[in-house]
Amino acid sequence: MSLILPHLSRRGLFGLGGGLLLAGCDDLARTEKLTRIVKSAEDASRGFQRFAGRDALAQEFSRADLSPHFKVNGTQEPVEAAYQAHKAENFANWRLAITGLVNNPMSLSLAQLTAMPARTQITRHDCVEGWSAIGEWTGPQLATLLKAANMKTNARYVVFKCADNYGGEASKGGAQSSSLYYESIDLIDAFHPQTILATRMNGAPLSVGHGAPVRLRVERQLGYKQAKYVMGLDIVDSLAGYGRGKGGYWEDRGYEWYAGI
Ligand SMILES: Nc1nc2c(c(=O)[nH]1)N[C@H]1C(S)=C(S)[C@@H](COP(=O)(O)O)O[C@H]1N2
Ligand SMILES: [Mo]
Repeated sequence: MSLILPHLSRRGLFGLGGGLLLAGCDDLARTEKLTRIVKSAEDASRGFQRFAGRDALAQEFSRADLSPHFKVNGTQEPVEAAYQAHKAENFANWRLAITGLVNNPMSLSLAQLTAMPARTQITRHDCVEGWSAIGEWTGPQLATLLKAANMKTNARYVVFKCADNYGGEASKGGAQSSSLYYESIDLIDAFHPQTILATRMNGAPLSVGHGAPVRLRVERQLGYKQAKYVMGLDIVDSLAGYGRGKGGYWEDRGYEWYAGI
C-alpha cells in the first residue's frame, strides 16, 4: 500500500471509501490500476474546475448602470517623449507590435485595430484602493489577435508593455521606484471572451487618462491588471525577462499576479 498512497490525495482516499484501503497486497495490480483511474479522474476534475472557474464571464451591466464619473488612476498621462509624440499626431503613426513566441510577428496601426471585429462590454472595474466604476469598453478580442499572430506551442503568457514609467504618486507617498508599467496574463485569460484590447470607452475613443490609444480589459481581474497605454504584446514562456520577474509593475512590488475578482 505504501507504494500507492502517495499517488492519492486525501479526497481520493476518502472518496473511494474503505474498499481500496482494505485491498490486500495480492490485489496490488488491480489496485494500482484503480489508483491510476482515480488519479486521472481527479486530474480531469481539477482541470475542469479550474477551467470552468476561470472561463466564467464577469458580470455585464446595462448603459443605465454606467458610472457618471470613472476615476482616472495611476498614470494620468505618460510624460515620456515617445508617447507625447504619438499623442501629438493623434496616434496616426502608433503601432501595436506583437512579438516573441509567434510565427507571424505583427505591427498593427490604430486604424487596423479599430477596423477589426470588436466586442463591447459594460463591466465593473474594481481597484484595490477600494473604489469601483462601471464603464463600457469596445475593442477586438485578444484571442483574435493571438490567432492571427499564430503562437508557437511553447507560448505561456502575454506581456503588455506600456508607455509609462510609473513612479508612484506623491499624494500616496510616492515610495515606488520609477519603472515601465507592464502586466501579464496567462493563455486562459488571453483567450477569455471578455479579454479585449479596448480602443473605445463609453462610446468614444479612449481618452488619454483612461489609456489611449489602447488598453487591456481582462474583466475577471482587479484594476491594476488593466494595462493602459499598451505599446506592444510580447508572447513569452517565462516572466523572468520583465521587471523583477513577477509579471507586472505592482506584482514586482508585492501584489498578487493572479488578481481574481
Ligand atoms: N500603464 C498603466 N496602466 C495602468 C496603471 C498605470 O499607472 N499605468 N494603473 C492601474 C490601476 S491601479 C488601475 S485601478 C487602472 C486605472 O484605470 P483608469 O485610469 O482607467 O481608471 O489602470 C491600471 N493600469
Ligand atoms: Mo488600481
